[in-house]
Amino acid sequence: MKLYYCPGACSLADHIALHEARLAFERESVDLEAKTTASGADFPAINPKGYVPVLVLDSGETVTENLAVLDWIAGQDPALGLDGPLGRTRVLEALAYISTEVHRCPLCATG
Ligand SMILES: N[C@@H](CCC(=O)N[C@@H](CS)C(=O)NCC(=O)O)C(=O)O
Repeated sequence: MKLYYCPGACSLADHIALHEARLAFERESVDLEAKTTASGADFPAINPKGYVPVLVLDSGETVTENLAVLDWIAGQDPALGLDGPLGRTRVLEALAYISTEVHRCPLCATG
C-alpha cells in the first residue's frame, strides 16, 4: 500500500499509525501548493479533493479522509483500537472531534 503525505501535515498521524501497526507501506510526498507528487504525478488525479492523507490499498482502492484512513489502519491492528462494545465508537468520536474542531493545517490556504 502507499501513503501520500506532506511533511508537517495531518498525514503524519497516518504515518505514525502505519508504523505502530507494523504495516509495510510505501510513501510519496505531495507538494500541496503545486498539487504534484514527488514523482511528478498530478495529485488531483489521485485525490480530486486535493488533500492528504491518501492511502492506496494493495487492492488498488483509495481511502481518503483522515478519520477513515486512521479507522482502516486501526482495523488492521487491534492494539490500536479500544476494547469494549463502544470501543470503535469512542475512537471515531475522538477522531471526529480532532478532525472537525481541532485540526488546523498551517499548510492549508484555508487555515
Ligand atoms: N477533510 C480532510 C482534510 C485533510 C487536510 O486538511 N489536509 C491538508 C493537510 S493537513 C491538505 O492536504 N491541504 C491541502 C490544501 O488545502 O490544498 C481530512 O480530514 O482528511
